[in-house]
Amino acid sequence: MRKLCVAIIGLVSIFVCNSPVNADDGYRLWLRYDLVSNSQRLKEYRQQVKEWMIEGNSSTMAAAKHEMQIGLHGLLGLKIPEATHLGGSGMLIAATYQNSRLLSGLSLSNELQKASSEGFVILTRKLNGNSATIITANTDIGVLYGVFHFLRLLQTGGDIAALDVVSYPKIKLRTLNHWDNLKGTVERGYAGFSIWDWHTLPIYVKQRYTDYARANASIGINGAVMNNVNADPLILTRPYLLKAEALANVFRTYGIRMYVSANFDAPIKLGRLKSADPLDPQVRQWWKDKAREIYSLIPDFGGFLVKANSEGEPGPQGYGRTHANGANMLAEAVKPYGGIVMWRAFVYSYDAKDRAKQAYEEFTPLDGKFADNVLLQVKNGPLDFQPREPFSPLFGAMPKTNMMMEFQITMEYLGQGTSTVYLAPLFKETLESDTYARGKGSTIAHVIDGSLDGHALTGIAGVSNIGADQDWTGNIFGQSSWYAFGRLAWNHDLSSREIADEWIKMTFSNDSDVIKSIENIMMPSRETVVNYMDPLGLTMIFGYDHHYGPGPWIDYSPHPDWNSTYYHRADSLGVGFDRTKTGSDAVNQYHSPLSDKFASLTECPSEHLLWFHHIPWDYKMKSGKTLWDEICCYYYVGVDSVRAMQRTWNSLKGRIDDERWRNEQMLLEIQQEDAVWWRNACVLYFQTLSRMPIPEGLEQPDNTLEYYKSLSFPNAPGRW
Ligand code: BDP
Repeated sequence: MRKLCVAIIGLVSIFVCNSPVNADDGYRLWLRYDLVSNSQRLKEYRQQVKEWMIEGNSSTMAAAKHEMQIGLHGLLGLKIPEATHLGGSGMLIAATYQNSRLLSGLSLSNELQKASSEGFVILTRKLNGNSATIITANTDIGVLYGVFHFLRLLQTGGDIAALDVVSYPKIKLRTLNHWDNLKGTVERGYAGFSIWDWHTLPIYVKQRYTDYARANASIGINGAVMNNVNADPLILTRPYLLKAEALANVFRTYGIRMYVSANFDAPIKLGRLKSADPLDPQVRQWWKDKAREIYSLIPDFGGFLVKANSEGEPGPQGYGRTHANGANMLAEAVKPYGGIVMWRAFVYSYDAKDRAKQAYEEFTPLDGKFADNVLLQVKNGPLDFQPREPFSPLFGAMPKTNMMMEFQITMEYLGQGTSTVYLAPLFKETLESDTYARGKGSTIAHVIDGSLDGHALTGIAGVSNIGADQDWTGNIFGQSSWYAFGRLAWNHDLSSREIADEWIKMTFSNDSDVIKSIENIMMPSRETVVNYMDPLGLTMIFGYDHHYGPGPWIDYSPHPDWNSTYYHRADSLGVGFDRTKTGSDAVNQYHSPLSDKFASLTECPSEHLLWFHHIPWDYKMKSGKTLWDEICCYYYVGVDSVRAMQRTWNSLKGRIDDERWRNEQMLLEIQQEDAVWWRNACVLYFQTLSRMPIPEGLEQPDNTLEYYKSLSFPNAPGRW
């Protein structure tokens, strides 16, 4: 009887561990390490990894050991023994090459030179005459990255029989920007409150901080800016620095450097100085003293991120100085400790004739004037994280400046937490854009990886979508964009599909039907939101402040460029912003031949048409349709695509765990309603100007424009 019970318990536990319908709250992210489902592969892996061993005692090596232990155990379903000395075949060894006894006989200088300080090498080699898998690097963090890579191979069903991998990051600073406020809210955060519990730090150090750092290390992210760019100076006070120190102590093991957003007027607000003028010696001294204090607590502190003279934030212009004066003052303060400054190029002056031109006009005259430890952090588009923008013309226009990219992973303008949008295609579209700055092939990827203009200090930032929700991002698919950001920051040559494929296998399943279905949802998802929100180059037609739903009618802000009507310029004749010579001439900020292409009505890519041109409603498009009919068509196609996503997801019932399946099903229902809302509100609004009918055969809006205008969202998440 006892035997029978044990057998039943055994069967039940196998079922519970392996069943795709097992509940899953998403907390484990892509690091699930469930048993390899392909039995052939499982057999091979068990042959190839019979014992493992990690040399080294640092906390990073201890993290690598822990990862290997839980990874192998989960994936191979056995407790793979940890060896103390070289055994027979099927040995897995991970070590920092320079500190390793076991690997010293191997000549790996070429590979290790390529790997440089953060990369790694994974090889199948003979050791003592037996075949072994070797993970090595020049540094402990390189080994940890290698361990994650190796486990990813197992998670995704890769062949590990004859490995020959050398991998290294193309970009040096790979950071997340947390727009988290010290009171626990997250500006434009849609996954609950901040994960940083400043109130209980530094004594209460939550496990979640380690889990956060580990997840980032698994995709190569090596920096975190802790607080909102609209920065509370309090972060620079002693009590908060002590809290930050406790977090930095957690991050260090995982190769993550801490940065903070600095308020430019901190010397006045905290130091009681009369001014924050960057050329004032007292002010400079205040920052130097502050830097000394910070580094005494956090010796590997990364530096500052600054939003200056933008949306009411203070900055050097308030003292008659330039952005370069401001950035260089901070750079001087952190320089002795190896720190850097990330100075944002997101600027506003409310009287700009064309806000899309402003950053370029303000910053290009400063090229060559920034200190060598300053990076200019530029949003991907010239405006503000819209579902689609042409790339910012600043990329390629400042060859003497370290330029870094700022993407927004949190989806402020793409349906926020309730929408399913895989952002890799948006990131890739920007990275692959050719600026033509030094002729053909001058892609943005090459601007920011430093290869175009020979910069060694390179960076990329993603505004984080992480919050205290159990699944971290509020929507399981939000995890895919966090994952994709890290993978592309490491290697911008990876394709969106490759990354999606990895993520699906690690997050859901290795079943080819499931992979295909989820890819069919993810890959077109960004284009889908563009279609039902702002097709053909329309932009910034969001509801005032909440940025959640449509508001193309918004025209009441005292700042002209906070109004939707400023951007779409629709009138009875047509729609679109003329940015050619007859208009704002923003086309001229791009290099030839792109400037000519954008300026030409016939050559301009359709996805940017209304960004650069004001076009009559009855203009004949390439498709033969009038512009009006084409706009309608996009809005309707967008809604249809969301419904197709729903059908595909519904077909997965029972193929993945019920908890995540149900959550996503409900979120897609919200997205479907939102898409209809966007479509109806926009089509009805633009129709008041075009005075043309919605093409025959299309579903007619079931609410009036007045109804859509009356909706308000005072408590929409993420506003403050
Ligand atoms: C805008 C956001 C605002 C941010 C700003 C920024 O609405 O909350 O503070 O970007 O990037 O899109 O500084």
